Formats: sequence, C-alpha cells, structure tokens
Amino acid sequence: MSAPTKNKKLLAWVEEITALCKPDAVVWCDGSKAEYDTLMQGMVDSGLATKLDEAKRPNSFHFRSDPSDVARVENRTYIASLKEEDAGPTNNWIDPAELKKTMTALYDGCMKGRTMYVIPFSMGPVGGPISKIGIEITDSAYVVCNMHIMTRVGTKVLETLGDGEFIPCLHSVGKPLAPGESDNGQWPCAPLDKKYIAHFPEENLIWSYGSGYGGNALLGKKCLALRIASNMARNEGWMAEHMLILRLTSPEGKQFHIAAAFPSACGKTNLAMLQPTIAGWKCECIGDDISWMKIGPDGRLYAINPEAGFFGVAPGTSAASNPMALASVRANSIFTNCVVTDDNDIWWEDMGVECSGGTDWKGKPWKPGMVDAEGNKIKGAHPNARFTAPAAQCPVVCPDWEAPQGVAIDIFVFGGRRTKVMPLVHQAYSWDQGVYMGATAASEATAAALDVKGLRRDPMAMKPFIGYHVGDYFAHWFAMGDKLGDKAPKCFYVNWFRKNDSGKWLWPGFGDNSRVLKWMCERVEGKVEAVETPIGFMPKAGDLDLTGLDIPAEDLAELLKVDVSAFKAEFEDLDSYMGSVGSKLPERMKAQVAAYKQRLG
Ligand code: SAT
Ligand code: MN
Repeated sequence: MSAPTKNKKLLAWVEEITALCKPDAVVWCDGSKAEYDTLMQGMVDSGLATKLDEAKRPNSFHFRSDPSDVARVENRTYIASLKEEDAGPTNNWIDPAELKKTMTALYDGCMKGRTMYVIPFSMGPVGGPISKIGIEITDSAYVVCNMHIMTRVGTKVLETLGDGEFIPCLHSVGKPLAPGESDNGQWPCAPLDKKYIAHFPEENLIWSYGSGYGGNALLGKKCLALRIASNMARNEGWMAEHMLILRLTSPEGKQFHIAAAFPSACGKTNLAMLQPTIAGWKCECIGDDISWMKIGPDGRLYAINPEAGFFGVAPGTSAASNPMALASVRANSIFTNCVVTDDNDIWWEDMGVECSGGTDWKGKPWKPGMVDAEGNKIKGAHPNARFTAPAAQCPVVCPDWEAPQGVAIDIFVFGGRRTKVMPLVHQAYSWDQGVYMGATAASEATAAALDVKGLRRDPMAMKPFIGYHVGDYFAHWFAMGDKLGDKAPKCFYVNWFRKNDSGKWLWPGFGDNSRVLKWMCERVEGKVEAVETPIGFMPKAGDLDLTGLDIPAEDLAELLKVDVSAFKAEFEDLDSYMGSVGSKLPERMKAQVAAYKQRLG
C-alpha cells in the first residue's frame, strides 16, 4: 500500500520501524467502518474475538486476554528522562539510552508473521486548538479497533497533520510468529519481565512492548494524553489532568462546568454520567477520564475531553449505579474479560441482572455461585474487565462534548474514599489551598477505619500519570493559578464514602451527589454564605438541598463535622508524604501545610 501522507518525518519513522520490527505487511489505517468490520471479522475467524448476539448486543464483540495481561503494569512503566531527577519519586526511571538499547533488541523482528498497522489519531476534535495528533504503530488488530472507538482515527487526521508534528507511539504485543505459526485464538503478549511501557519526555516519544491490554497498549490514553501531555502542558503552560468533565445546568438555565479528579474505585465514571435527583437540574457528560485545559482569550480555563470513547471498568456497572454507562454499551462496543452468557450476551458481577451461566473470562464454563477448591466464589468477569464504547452513545452526552475550543471550567473537585474523618464537602479558601487539597487527596487502602497508615495519597489522582517530577507538577499548578488569577476555577474536596460507627453509609451517593454539586454552583455564583472551618468553607445548615431525602439529623451532623483531633492525628502522615516529594517541594506547598496546621491549632 502506498503511504497516504507526504509527511517526511512520518514516512521516515514508518520505514525505520518496518525495518526494525520486520512485519509481514504494513497497513495505513483509514479509520473507516469497513476497516473496523474487516479487522473484527478476522479476529472472530481466528478465534480471538466472540461476536455477541446481534439482536441483544448489535455489532459488539468480546475478547479474552491472557490471564497474565489484565491491567496496566505500573512496575514496568518508565519515564526515561535524560536526568533521573526530572522523573522524580513517583516514577520509575531508566536511562533512555540504556532502555532504547534493551527495547530495540526486543523490537528487532518482533512483528514477524504479523501485520503492522499505522494508526493516525487525534486526541481531541481533529484540528482543534487544544487537540494533538499521534501516530500509533501496532501489530494488534484489537488495538486498532479500540483506537477507532477511543480516539479519532483516519485519513482526515493525516490531512490535518500535513507536514506538522505528531507524537510517535510504537506498540508491539511482543510475540513474533514463526513461519506457519498462528496465535490459535490465544491473546498474544510477552512475559512480565519483557513488558515495557516507556516514555521519553524530551522527545515526546512512547515505546510500549509486550502487553496488549488497556493503557499499556491503547497509547493515546494514559501514555500520550496524561504522561507525555502533562509534560508538554508544563512546558507550554496548559494542563493535562486525570479528570472527568461534566456540565450542570440549573433550573434557570445557567450552565456550570465541573472537572473532577478521583483515584480509581471512587465512582468517577458514575459521577461523569450522573443523573441529578434534584428537581430542574440537568447533568451532561463531556468526558469520564481525561481533561486537557488551556487558558482561552477571555482568561478562563477551557477544557476538552481528548478521547472519543469510554474505556470503563465493567464489574459494578448496573442500572442502579450507572444506567447511562449501561446504555452506552448497548451496541457497537468491545468487551474484554467479561462473561459471555449461554445466550451469547455479556455479563459481569454486580450488573444487576440475572445470569444463568456462560463462559468466564478465562474461557471456562461458569455458573453464578460456583466456588473453587477452597470454597471461594469464582468471579465470572475479571475485576478489571472493561467495555470500550463510543462516547456519542451515552444518552446524556453533552451537545458540546466535541466543541473544539472546549468549555470554561468553573469548578475543580478533588476527592478520595474515606469511611471516617473527611467530611462530605469543603471548599478551599484560595487557589493555593485548592492545590494543597488536590495534592493531599487520599483514599483508605484498607477497611481499617482509623488506621492513618492505611492512607494512600494520590495527588490529583495523577500519581501513576505525572510524566515528570511531582514537585515540579505542584509548582506548575501554582503557576497556572497565577496566570488565571480571579478567573481560576474554585476548588472543592468531596467524600461520598463516610460511614457511621456501625458501618452504615451516611450519604446515599450516586444521583444524590448532585445536591453537593448544586451547593458548589451556588457558592460560585455567590448565592450562599458558608461556614469557615479549619479545613475550609463548609455548607451552612439548610444550604445543602436535601429535599426528598430522609437523612437523620445526627447523620448530617456527622457528614459535616470537622473532627479537629482526627485531622491532627494525620499531621505525621502529612509530613512524611510532603517529605517524600523531596527538595522540589514548592515553598508555596510548605506554606499551605503550615497554614493548615495553624488553622487546626
Ligand atoms: O487501562 S487504562 O489505563 O486505560 C485504565 C486505567 O487503568 O485507569
Ligand atoms: Mn483513569
């Protein structure tokens, strides 16, 4: 096939990689439906994919990965900056020259027996002012099909690229085939000690080897849109964050845009697709995972979702927890590591529907309630089973979700999962305190409620995704605040996960979280006063709209209590966490820690 581009750098790179990886064939992807259909059919024919029932789940397919290749591999993920100190304490660093040598040896001949696909993709609407173009080279048709859904792929991207700059992303599953050999329907990948997910920040280059799963292989997502983009954003004065984006519209028709960062298992996708339980308020989804934000001509911060689909955790997604996600996967979706039911539909744990049986994620016959030799329940779906679905299929996708210039963010929300101590909501007094809140966001690692050592800090939910030194990252946040001035989003911290002493949830969560978001909007509008507490502004009695809810007064008091001694008991943990950032910890962060301690007395 002749190359559909004249971009010299791209042509040279494709030639170089072809010579190195030695594929049997090279295909330039055009992003068409015909391309998708042909690749899927090939994977069904080879036994890698299962076509689901056309009436129940139109145009949808299921894949089973190798049991060793089921999630991102953080201990095999590297930031190969020239200087070690530029990667900082939250990243694995390797010398880039050494890593290139190791990986080049692995790449040599790694695509033998396979087709090499060249995928031109845009993160963000094609040609948009905040968007970026990447080219992923991969030997996985599964990756191509997922990229079709998760990004904008195709010829139009190459036209827009012209002779311009792109981010090269090289991927191989790391399993060359001998002549006549086939995968036999097995998921190809390399053993763990041969897997590398590598980032070269000075070159804006991504090299991934050995895994075919999720963020290890769909390189537009965590590798490009977070690790590489966060570093570009620092250098260029914008932000690449691990945040959902939503629009909340008040009964008067006023729009508010919220970007929110939560570590995994805190209901981020649920919040992104929230259905408000308060009358007259409407919520629409713009993105569920990543937000790219630039300061617009009016000085405000504008956000786009760089992705085009959802790569969501399947287990737990139900009509009760997230009906909009369930509706998003009704057709045209890819499922990985779920149960394929006896009637050829899809199922996972806590889907909220009955399943009489089927084939589990390991390909074995499975029935609900089955136990292993030790008497433990056998899960049908892997806990990190995923759906890949087009964002356009979400019934509450915002009409402006593809606006190239983005939406102006009013509110930043940070949070974590804490059964004790952290109240339902509080607001930062200033941008700098907001940065402190995001930086110190924490979840409980264990169920051990008051075990402070069990706190797992995840700054801005970006710990695995900051592509440079975490101290420099905090400094960048402060610098953005200086640029934004009084147009900066207001910062809030939430905790939906409080329990009382007998282990009962104090807050209903899900759609009722809209009540908390409403209070934030009213704060932004200056409609309501707030109580000043040592940790920040909190709702005055009666300002949280609880209409139609039946929350006992003592539960509400508990939800909004600032337990000074409990916060003070965490000072030591706070100090050791800040200490772990090292000498690049900004003075402004130290000032926030000191002010926080002083307010708590
Ligand atoms: O596999 S992904 O990195 O895309 C998803 C996740 O781990 O958050
Ligand atoms: Mn994520």
